[in-house]
Amino acid sequence: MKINTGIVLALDVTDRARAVAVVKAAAPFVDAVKVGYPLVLGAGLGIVTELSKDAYILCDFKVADIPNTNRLIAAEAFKAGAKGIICQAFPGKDSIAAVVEEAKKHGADVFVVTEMSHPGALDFMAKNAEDMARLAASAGATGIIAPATRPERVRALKGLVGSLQILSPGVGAQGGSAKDAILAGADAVIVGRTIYESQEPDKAAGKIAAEIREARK
Ligand code: 3DU
Repeated sequence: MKINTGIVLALDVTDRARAVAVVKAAAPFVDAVKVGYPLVLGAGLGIVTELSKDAYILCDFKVADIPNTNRLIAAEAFKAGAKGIICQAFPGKDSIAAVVEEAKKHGADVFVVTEMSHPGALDFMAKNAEDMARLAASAGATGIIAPATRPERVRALKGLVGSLQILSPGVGAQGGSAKDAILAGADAVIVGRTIYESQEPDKAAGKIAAEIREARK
């Protein structure tokens, strides 16, 4: 993924028209638009195709199945126009590798979830996050997803994945800060509600972009 502003917009709205309007407003400030189940279930997979005409679409399907099923899911996402996909690490290396193999056919990126940003991630995921990050690197992923709500964990995981890209969710609504995530080593932050729930999504995105520019100095 080409990183410029350092913002991935999490487009968790369920209505097509609203989705298009938010993307239009925030477009100058975002490197990619993350489309997950809320929007695809609300508006259909066609929204990926529609938005992919003007934006890099990262499908957040948190793919977590056996290799063959993972491959089938990834193929549909890429055929629809996605340029990247998010998968889970816990099903193991062969499951991640199946997604990576499919992505290569389409020149697309694969991001692997390590430790999630919500409190419940401490129940199971945090204990295995280092292993999951190593697995992502060895399976040939483009990058990992690591929590902006715990910047110290972003820093620790970065030390394990070297040049892999790190995308960090949890900024704003979940309490994390873009500045802290970037300073900890994230390449970009994933932001949803702070942008799409704002009356002025362009201003909200612009403010975060400015914060990231400042943190990078
Ligand atoms: O909290 P926000 O509204 O800024 O949305 C964050 C997005 O990132 C949302 O789509 C969620 O599903 C996703 N995400 C996490 O929040 C945490 C993770 O560890 C992985 C993905």
